[in-house]
Amino acid sequence: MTKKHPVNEKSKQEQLEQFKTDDRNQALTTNQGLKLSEDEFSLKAGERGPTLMEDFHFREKMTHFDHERIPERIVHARGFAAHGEFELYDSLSEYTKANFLQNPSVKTPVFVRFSTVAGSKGSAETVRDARGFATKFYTEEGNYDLVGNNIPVFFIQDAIKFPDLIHAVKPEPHNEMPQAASAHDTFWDFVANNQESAHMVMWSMSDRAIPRSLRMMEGFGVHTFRLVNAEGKANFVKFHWKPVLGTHSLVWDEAQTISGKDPDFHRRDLWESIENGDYPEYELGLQIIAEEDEFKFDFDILDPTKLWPEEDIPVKLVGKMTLNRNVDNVFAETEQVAFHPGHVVPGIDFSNDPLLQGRLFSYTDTQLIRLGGPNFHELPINRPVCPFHNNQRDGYGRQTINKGPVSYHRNSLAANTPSPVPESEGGYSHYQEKVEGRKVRSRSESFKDHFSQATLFWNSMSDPEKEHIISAFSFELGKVKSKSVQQQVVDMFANVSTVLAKQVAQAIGATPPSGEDAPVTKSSPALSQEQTIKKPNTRKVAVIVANDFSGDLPQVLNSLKQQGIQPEIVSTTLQNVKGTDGSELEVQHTFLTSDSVLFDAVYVVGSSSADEKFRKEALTFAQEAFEHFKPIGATDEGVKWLKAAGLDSSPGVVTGDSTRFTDEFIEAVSAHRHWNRHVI
Ligand code: HDE
Repeated sequence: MTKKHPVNEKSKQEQLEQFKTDDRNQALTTNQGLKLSEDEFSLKAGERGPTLMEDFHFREKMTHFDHERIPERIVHARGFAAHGEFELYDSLSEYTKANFLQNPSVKTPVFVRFSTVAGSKGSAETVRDARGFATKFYTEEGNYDLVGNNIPVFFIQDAIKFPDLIHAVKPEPHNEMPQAASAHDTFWDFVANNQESAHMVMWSMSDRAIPRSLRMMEGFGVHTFRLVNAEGKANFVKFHWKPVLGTHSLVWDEAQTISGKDPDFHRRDLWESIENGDYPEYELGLQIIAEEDEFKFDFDILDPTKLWPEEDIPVKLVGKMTLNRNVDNVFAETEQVAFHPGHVVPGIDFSNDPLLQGRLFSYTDTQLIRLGGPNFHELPINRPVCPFHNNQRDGYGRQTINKGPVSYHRNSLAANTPSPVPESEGGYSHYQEKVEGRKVRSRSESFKDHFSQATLFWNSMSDPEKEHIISAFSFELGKVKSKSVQQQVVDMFANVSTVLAKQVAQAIGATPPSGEDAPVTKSSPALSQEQTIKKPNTRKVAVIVANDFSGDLPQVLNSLKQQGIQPEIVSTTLQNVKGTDGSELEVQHTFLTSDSVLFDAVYVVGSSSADEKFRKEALTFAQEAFEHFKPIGATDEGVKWLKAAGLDSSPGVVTGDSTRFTDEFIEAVSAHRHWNRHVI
């Protein structure tokens, strides 16, 4: 008898509810339910005597505490997550039979964990690094995990090199420095001696590696996967997430300052946006290549160091993901979630990308040590929303109470159940790709071009983006002690651009390459952030205000809010500030608790009664924002202050009366940064 899996009616949220507990207003008990009369003093032989072995309450409490930590992820340890839902625009039945990609009226619950790669669990969030972008879709056919990054290519072509790459980028083992940074000898030694890394290194040295917000970065599945439809027809696919707010970055100096001022910058931004109802949104995009076109390109589509230029293979937007609920408990959800590229559903299949093939082993293996055994799928956050049944049994932390004597297949005592489901009834069946070949340890010839797409990336950058890349290389290599490694890297990147290599060589005292770059034959505008979506929504503006501000201010602030901008008042103390017309504004930050780097823009209002100290503090904010190319606004006394400091009449600096000011300032904020400003 064949049984179809019944779909569980419970939503993921309802499913999680049954595991939640609210300890408020409850009696304090041991884990065995024994009510406790005291919780501050251990059991002693006499008030000043030794603690007794008999104190089961002390031992239970302390033992649990001693075991509170689990090993952090070997990579992507620093992460933050949120719940949400995915909605499809139109049925994708032409390409895939995946149930959650058929019906636009179905909302699929998702859980997304963002992360940095190299740093430890407590490291700062605005470091230069790739960002993980892992999505778990709780579909009615089981969990589907799209475990991607915010960079579309990877450093290496074969999974067997992953331990080497990670050993090289992690803190050096003899002194465990530097934390969460690639600016050190072993990373760059790896790069120079593994030249397949060239393309991803270009991305890592670009603004992509210092995103302004997790809400403002793209996501990529990186590998080539397969979509398979109900007729069994397959197409190759690459997955993209496109942020609705556009792709925006910090500048390096700012990113480093934020690391100290607010190491939680990205999680705070995500958390607050969701709490405020400004739900982060990303559109799902697909690039599709027909199986018969596999060899039509000047790169191998199985090579994970190559992207598919969007101008050649357009990204079709097929649905939208909205993150609308923060977690209740970071450990239970964010820390215990277990992603795996091998968690697929019927209609989604793999390619032979050797990096992907290796990942299909690694993720379950790592959960066994990290989550302490083979039952991590039973943790509330990892449970599918559909039922699951098989003959697996026992193991650490088993929660399921399987009934009956039968735990084997094939059997007659339980009518041969649980039983496999035929493909026609939803059973997963692997795509029957024809495979032939000799057993070899080697790299395909078609994987050997390491520089064409690295050059394509460079050629597609705007001038400010190129400057940032040159500075990033100069910073990173400037921290490398080995002259030999520095020189090897300069020589390697001369294969990408001699302009780049010469400037970096100049900055770090290496020998510059000779020769000139070949004329540019191809660029891909989609790779530059210059053309991205520019909106004022959710941009944070520091509004610097003192007592006796002019009466127009509340109206200006309302106009900004109507455009989705978030003005926050900064002043000397947290006392309300009062306007000349008697109006009052609540102060959110002081000069002591905040800094311009924590905002997208600065608006200096001041007032005529503000003292010299206030004026100086306001100008420090404005000056720093100016150097980070941020929009600056000024009205009232603020205009005089900016003029006196020479900060006016530069691109992105808006000063004036309130009617004209509001529109111009909103426009300046939407632009994100003003690169054509002369900063010394
Ligand atoms: Fe991962 N990766 N990875 N990776 N990866 C892990 O799994 C691994 C790679 C990615 O928020 C680990 O559960 C190998 C590419 C993300 O929980 C581990 C290789 C991409 C996350 C692992 C890669 C990723 C991980 C560590 C080379 C982008 C965080 C903890 C073959 C497409 C998921 C864990 C989360 C995590 C192995 C390369 C993305 C050790 C062997 C390429 C987003 O299993």
